[in-house]
Amino acid sequence: MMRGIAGACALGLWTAAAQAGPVSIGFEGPPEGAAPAEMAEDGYRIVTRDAMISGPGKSGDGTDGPNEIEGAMGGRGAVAILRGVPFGFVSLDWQAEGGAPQVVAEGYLGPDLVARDRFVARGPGFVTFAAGALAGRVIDRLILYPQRDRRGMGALDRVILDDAPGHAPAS
Ligand SMILES: [Ca+2]
Repeated sequence: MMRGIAGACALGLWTAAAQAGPVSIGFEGPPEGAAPAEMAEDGYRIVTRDAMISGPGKSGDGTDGPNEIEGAMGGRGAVAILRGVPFGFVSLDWQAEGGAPQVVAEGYLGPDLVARDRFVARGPGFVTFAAGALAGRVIDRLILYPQRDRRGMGALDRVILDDAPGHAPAS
């Protein structure tokens, strides 16, 4: 019985990991406050460092559900999104809550940096920034560095990812 349950769980995880097609990462689920060190959404792993979930009780006005993710104030916030099957970065939504903050997006394939994009928000209200240097590139890890310090405070939501050509997960 235990073996059967474990097998079903493993199958469930595999099904999640094999989800195909474009997805929108919305950072919904965890409560407001310090972001979990690791979470999962739409078949992707999300690993965070010095990141905060902000809900509608605070500044949360996200574009994929009300929650958004931010760097911890004055920290070196990072949000890594990973999948075993390579994928592509399409766009992200980023807004300024103070100053003109930047979010840096680095795409890696294995140990190699494939390309880096940098987006600057200049006012309140989320703006969708489409991938630039990373457009059409094949990656298996996207690392986002959302600025939040006294020079600029930003919030991030609705990270759109898609399967990389020739790398669609088996269904
Ligand atoms: Ca959200």
